[in-house]
Amino acid sequence: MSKRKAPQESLNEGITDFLVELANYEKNVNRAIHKYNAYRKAASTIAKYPNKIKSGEEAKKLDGVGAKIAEKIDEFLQTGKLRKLEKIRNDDTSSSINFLTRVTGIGYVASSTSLNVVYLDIYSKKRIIRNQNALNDQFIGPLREFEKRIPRAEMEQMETLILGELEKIDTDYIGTICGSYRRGAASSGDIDILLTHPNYTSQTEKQPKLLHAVVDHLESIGFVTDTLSKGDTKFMGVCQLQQGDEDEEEYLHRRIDIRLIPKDQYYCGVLYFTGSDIFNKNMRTHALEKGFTLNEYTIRPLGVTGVAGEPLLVDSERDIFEYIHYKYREPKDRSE
Ligand code: DCP
Ligand code: MG
Ligand code: MN
Repeated sequence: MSKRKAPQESLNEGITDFLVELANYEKNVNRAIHKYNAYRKAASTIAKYPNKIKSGEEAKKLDGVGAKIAEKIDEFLQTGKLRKLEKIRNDDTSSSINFLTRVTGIGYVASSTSLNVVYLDIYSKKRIIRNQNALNDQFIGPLREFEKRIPRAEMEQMETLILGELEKIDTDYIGTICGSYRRGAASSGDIDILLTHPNYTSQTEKQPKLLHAVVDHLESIGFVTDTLSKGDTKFMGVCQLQQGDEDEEEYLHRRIDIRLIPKDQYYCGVLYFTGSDIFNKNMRTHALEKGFTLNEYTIRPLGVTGVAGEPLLVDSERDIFEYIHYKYREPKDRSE
């Protein structure tokens, strides 16, 4: 949060705060994207409104504020709170899901084995209600592990293990642990693996098998313990190193993401997922100044009309720096 807030932004902060909270609830708990968008829109119009709102009636004149939101604004202005929100905050299911969303980046856990977590699927509310009793400490406890940072020494061990196993499946795999680890961080929040294979490019068909073979193998050796989501190109899950011997303390469960990327887009991906996000933003801005558009997939020249051309050939991170005349920076120097 910025401390130097524009004055008009804080004028109706109480209202915009509760609208954003309701928006997140609709998105994460109910998967109601339209309601989410409606609350977001109202919050954003109200944030720009230069006067302190005194009634729902006044707010209703603004774009995106309808009768129902106006009613909530009245309730909030008169009582200082919102019954609906109080109820949501007190509800175990929604607070658990909000918590889950925060730690996993997604709003539900599709299946679980070793975490002793019940099958929880927020697409079907029935199931949640049936399993409400399970949404307690036993459920949340193991997930708390994800809030703990991963020491670099453990990241190194996991890198060795993962790259070694890749080699066993198919020596042609190329894998890179990106994220803060690649930037040399002393600890990391999660493990971000980028995977490619020379047989897979943006010109060939999708090859989900290349990803699934790796996930299945890592599961078979007991390293991947849970799946949060598994698609054709992206796996999100949980992993855990096995303790060396009985006397050693058990390793914690860690969040792991594996992305399968076409070979021709691999280095744009590696660059992007190495970050930092600030560095990425600065590099993209520089690229634009030089007449290129850069994203996690490709770098493309911009024509005079601003239309992006065909992706340029990229065979290393350095290639990307060179195209835009940006001095090469080692991952450890990419904090901004
Ligand atoms: N990234 C980005 N913009 C975002 C999110 C991510 O550019 N909004 C890129 C840069 C990040 C990388 O993806 O470095 C990986 O995302 P993480 O959230 O895992 O961030 P880090 O690995 O850098 O940090 P942490 O150690 O907390 O995982
Ligand atoms: Mg990371
Ligand atoms: Mn990540």
